[in-house]
Amino acid sequence: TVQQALRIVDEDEAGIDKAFKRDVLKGLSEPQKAVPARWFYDERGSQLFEDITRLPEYYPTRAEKEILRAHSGDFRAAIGPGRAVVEFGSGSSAKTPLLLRAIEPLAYVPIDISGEFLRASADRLAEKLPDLPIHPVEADFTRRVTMPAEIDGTARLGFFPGSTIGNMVPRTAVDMLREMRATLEAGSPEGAPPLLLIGMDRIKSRKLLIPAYDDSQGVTAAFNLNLITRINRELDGTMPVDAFRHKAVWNDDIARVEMHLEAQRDIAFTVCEREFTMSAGETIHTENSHKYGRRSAAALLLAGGWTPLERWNDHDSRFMLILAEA
Ligand code: AVI
Repeated sequence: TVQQALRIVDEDEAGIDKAFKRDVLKGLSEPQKAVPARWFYDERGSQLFEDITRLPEYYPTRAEKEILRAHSGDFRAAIGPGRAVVEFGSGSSAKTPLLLRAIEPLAYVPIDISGEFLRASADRLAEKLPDLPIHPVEADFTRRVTMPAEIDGTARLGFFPGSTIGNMVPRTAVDMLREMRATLEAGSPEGAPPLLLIGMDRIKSRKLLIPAYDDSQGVTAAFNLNLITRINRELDGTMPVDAFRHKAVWNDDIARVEMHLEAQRDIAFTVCEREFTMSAGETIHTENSHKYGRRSAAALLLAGGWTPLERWNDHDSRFMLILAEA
C-alpha cells in the first residue's frame, strides 16, 4: 500500500525551483563554474542514471547488488526484523527489495527529490511487496526531513546505497550524515538507536574508473549534457547544448572522479536573464564521485556521528556496504 507522497519543494510564483535557480546562478558566476550534481536528477536525468547502472563499464550497481544478495543472512542477523527502512535518495528503489526481503521491515519510507519518479517507483515496489506499508516523501534528503507520523515509535534503519555519499565533498557529506542521524532519531524509540546501511565505492585503478564515468555508448555524456537542457527549460536559459563536451577526470590527490562540461568554442548565453560567457576549453564542474578506503570511510562516518559496526565487500573489493550505529 502506497500512501500519498508528502511534497516539500520550494517554488516561486512562476513555478521555478528556487534552490535550483540559486545554485545555477551562483555556480555559473564562480571562477571555476560549477553546478551541484543533485540537479542532474529531473525525470530524464533519473532515467539516464538508471541506464548508466546497466552499462557494462559501470560496475558499482552490480557490485552492490552482489553484496546485498550474498550477505542477506548477515543483514538479517545484524539488523533484525521490525524496523522502518528509510531510504535516502531512493531513485528507482531497484536494490531495495533485496534488502527488504532479507530483513522484513514494518514500513518503508523512500525519500527522493524527483517526485514523479518516486511515486512510480513506490507503485512498482508495492506490486512486489504488497503487504509492506510504503510512505514516500518528496524532499531534499541532504536536509532534515520530517518522518511520516505512521512510523513514530518504530526503530529505524537508514539505507543509503549506491555510493551517493561519494557525490558530496567530505564537508557536505559530514553535515548530511548528521542531518540523517537527526532525521532518524526524531520519533525513534528509547534504547533503539538508528542504524545506517551505507554504500561506498572503493578506490581502484583509473583504468576501471574512467570508463565507468565515460562509457563507450555515451550514456554518461548524455546524462551530463541533460543538465544544460534542464537549465534551458526550467531557468529560461539559452545555453548552446552542442557547444559542450562531456569530460571525466580522476583527481588522484582527493581520490575522486570529476565530471565536467567543457565549452568547445567561445560562447555567450543567458540564464534567468543573467548573462554569462565561457571561453573555449573552460568547464562547468558538474560532479564529484569520491572513492573511499576502509579507513577513510570510517573517518567520514565517525565525523558524521555514526560508528561503523560491520563492513561487506563484493568479490573483487570494488564496492563496500557499511553498517553503522548512531
Ligand atoms: C549516483 N552516483 C553515486 C553516481 C556516481 O557513480 O557517482 C552518479 C553517476 N555519475 C556518473 N555516472 C554515475
